[in-house]
Amino acid sequence: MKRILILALALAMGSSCLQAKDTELHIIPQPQSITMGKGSFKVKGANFNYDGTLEERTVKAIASLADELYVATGKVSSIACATGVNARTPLGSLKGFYFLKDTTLAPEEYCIEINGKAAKVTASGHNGFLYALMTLKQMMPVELLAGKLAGGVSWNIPCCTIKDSPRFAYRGVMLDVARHFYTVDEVKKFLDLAAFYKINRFHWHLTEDQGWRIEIKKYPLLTEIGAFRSGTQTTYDRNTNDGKRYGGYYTQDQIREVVAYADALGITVIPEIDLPGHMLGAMASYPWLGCTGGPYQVWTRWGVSDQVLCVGKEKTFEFLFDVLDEICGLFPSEYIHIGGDECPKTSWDKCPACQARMDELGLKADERGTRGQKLQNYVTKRIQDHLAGKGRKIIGWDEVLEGDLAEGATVMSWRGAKGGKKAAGLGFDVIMSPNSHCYFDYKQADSDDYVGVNWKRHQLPLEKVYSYDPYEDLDETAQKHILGVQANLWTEYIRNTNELYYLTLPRLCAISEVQWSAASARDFGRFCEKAKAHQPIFNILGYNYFPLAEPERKNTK
Ligand code: TNX
Repeated sequence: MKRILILALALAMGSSCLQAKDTELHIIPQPQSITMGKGSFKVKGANFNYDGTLEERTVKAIASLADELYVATGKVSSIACATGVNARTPLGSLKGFYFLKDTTLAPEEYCIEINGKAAKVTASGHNGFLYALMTLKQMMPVELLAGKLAGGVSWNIPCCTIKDSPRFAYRGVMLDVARHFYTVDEVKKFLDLAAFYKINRFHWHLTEDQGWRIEIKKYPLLTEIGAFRSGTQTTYDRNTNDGKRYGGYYTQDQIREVVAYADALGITVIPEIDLPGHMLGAMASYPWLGCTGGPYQVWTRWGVSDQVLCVGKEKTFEFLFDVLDEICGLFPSEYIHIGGDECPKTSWDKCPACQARMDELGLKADERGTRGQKLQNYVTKRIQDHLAGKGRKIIGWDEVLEGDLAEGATVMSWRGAKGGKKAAGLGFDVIMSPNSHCYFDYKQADSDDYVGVNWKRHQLPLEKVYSYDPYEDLDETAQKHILGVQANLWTEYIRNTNELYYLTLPRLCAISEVQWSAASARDFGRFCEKAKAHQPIFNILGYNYFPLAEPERKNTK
């Protein structure tokens, strides 16, 4: 009904034709190869044809573009199974949009061929088709993306051939929903943006000193108590506190909803349960998890707490296994992130149970590490073994490498790239996420607003993100262990989505080229032109951003 009204309205206003210039393609991340043809394809209807063998979720994604074109052009859409054609059918004999399966292409590879009459897309699977759709959408008028073209509109897209596939298999972005909480709808909108730039992993940082954000059926207090704090630090001064109760969490149904939503976008969700440090949310809920027995409070300030899980007690492991079992039931991902960062060993040094555990294990300080670090290795290994029993692998922040890390773990390098280099040299798989280039909670430029981390030495301008070379200083053998690159959004100083996107954009565009595009295909000057052309997309879709060419900063206060 709504559609008919839009259509009637648009027809009454008369039809219009938008013109796209042939040479202006602003595709981010830069595709592997683009060959421009002559002329253009006039999009004036939605005649869509797809391979009968495509997955249902792929057909849905294709159908949604068909829908958008239908609304825009006002032409009756036909979306149907293609008969009598296949990936080998020459472009010249087609008319309309075709989505055909080509099993010879790599899992995320796709190809788009466009002439004056047809657009033919080939890929071997869901993600390939999705990426082709993202590329196609970036070739369409911006208004289309927001459903703001209605009835009787037509436009041209340039004839060309695009052959494309990613540089890295792991292309991630992390969101910390613990320091500040983001609702299911906000997380979905964040995922939409990630998918638009062909990012395929969402690392969901779900637990922290400042809040536990996921319902665990066996331990209801985690969300009754652990999901709420009594106040929040209000300035860069850690002793400030607004005194206002703050919190929130996701029910298991909501988690499943987000996982399914991400799956449709070709994104695997990797949950993080950060342990054995950053656990005050859990310890406030169940004080026996700590060395002193508490009481503990969900933290109201930022920083690193020296109160960590007591790993001398068996009960702590039972708790962790129970939690991770529920996590495995909710997240089908191959990897579970178990954190491991910033775990001071001071409480273990004073704890009789932890000391007894170290003695029983015969842990000795040596050049490889302290007794405390080795106790953390023991924790990592037990968790790793438990998860291996469920067919899962672990990812840990680079601290897990201190001491002796067991084979099979994947290291996420955050304290610069050195942890990643060391890990790759030792034969561990690595995800590069160095704070020097991938920490989007750092300010993009010098500013005095209260958004992002304030340390001058930690500014991260767009160009620096773009310049990142994950292979720097690595020999060929070590390079093979780099699974990919991830950007991180820690949210101590990001209080809402307005601030979130102000820090995310356009740096997410830059990191997407680091993740996706061949090093040789990257060019910062051209990238900036493209990123400028994407600003209207952010505007129309309602994503805040750090403006590129304007000398004045946007005030996000
Ligand atoms: C370090 S990166 C942390 C986070 C903070 C972040 C702030 C990492 C594994 N730990 O807990 O939020 O710095 O930039």
